[in-house]
Amino acid sequence: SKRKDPTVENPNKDFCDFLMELANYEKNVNRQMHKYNVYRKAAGVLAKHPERIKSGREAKGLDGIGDKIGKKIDEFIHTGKLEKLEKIRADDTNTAITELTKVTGIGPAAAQKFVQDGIMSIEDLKNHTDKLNHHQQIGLKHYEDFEKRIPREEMIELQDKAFSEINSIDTEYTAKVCGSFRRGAASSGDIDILLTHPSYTSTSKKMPDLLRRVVARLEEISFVTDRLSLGDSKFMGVCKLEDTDDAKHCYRRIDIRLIPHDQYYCALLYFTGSDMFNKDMRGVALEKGFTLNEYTIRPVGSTGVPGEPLPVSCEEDIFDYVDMTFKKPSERNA
Ligand code: DCP
Ligand code: MG
Ligand code: MN
Repeated sequence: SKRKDPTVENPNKDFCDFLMELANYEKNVNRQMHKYNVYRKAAGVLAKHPERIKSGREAKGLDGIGDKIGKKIDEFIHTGKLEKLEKIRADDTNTAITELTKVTGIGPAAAQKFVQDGIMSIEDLKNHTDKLNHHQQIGLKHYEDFEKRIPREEMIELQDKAFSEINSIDTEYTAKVCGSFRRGAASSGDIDILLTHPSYTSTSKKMPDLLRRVVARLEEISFVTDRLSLGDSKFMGVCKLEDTDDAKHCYRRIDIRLIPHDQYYCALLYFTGSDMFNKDMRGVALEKGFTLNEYTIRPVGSTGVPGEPLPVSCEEDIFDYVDMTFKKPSERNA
């Protein structure tokens, strides 16, 4: 799917591309999430390697690259292609499923069902909108825009617009843009906003209005244009800057999550990502006897039962518990 920022030249880009194509095939067509993660991890490791890899054997010296991927790298070096990928690409069912899953709201299962009904492309979907749920219809409507990445400059404009509106409702809200933006990316796939309010904690009663008020206000000013889903604590939708004489803007995906005040830093860590960094850090946490998720970090006793959440008053605290050196958001891209 969409490539991340090529901030530095990647001498192994062609390897990364075929590994990501295999990764997405495993996820979308075979629903083999483990294989998806193995290929993605290998692509990530190669993307960070500063020199051109010259053989499968050399690649196998790197973390996360084993025999099978080493062999594929050799095949690619020697023949300029991969037999496995050529076969995958030659199968119309595979290419159709892969294309349909590019629409937000269409996962591997839905894509497979559409293909069984003979819907083989995004173009075909347009003749079957009755078969789409609301989320999928909006995804189809804005398909072209959602494929485009959001330049950092526009991310800042989106942030400023949203934050000034949020603070005009109630100055006690705190909002922060997380995701790839907080990691310093030159462009992002969507805008992820973490929202918190001192009156809402994990022990206070639910405050369904806190998020709904924000969404309603952002709709009033026509910043939010569509809802994909809205619960007490999670909003997924569409937003857009006002067009001006200088600029016509795209529709953009926006996620807003309302977080209990006392769980802010675990949520901040989680929503800053990257998702692979989170996976790795959760693994480290487990090795050190902690269970870490988007809400809390808890010790896991010998019985395997998690204890009470540990106190956390900054991101550094979480790194300290699991005995990792602190990584700035910009160092969390792997
Ligand atoms: N996240 C995660 N695991 C997932 C999905 C998300 O840990 N399966 C966390 C880490 C992500 C964050 O949520 O950084 C935001 O999710 P996004 O899908 O928006 O990913 P990014 O913001 O990192 O990238 P993009 O620029 O593509 O939006
Ligand atoms: Mg994002
Ligand atoms: Mn997101």
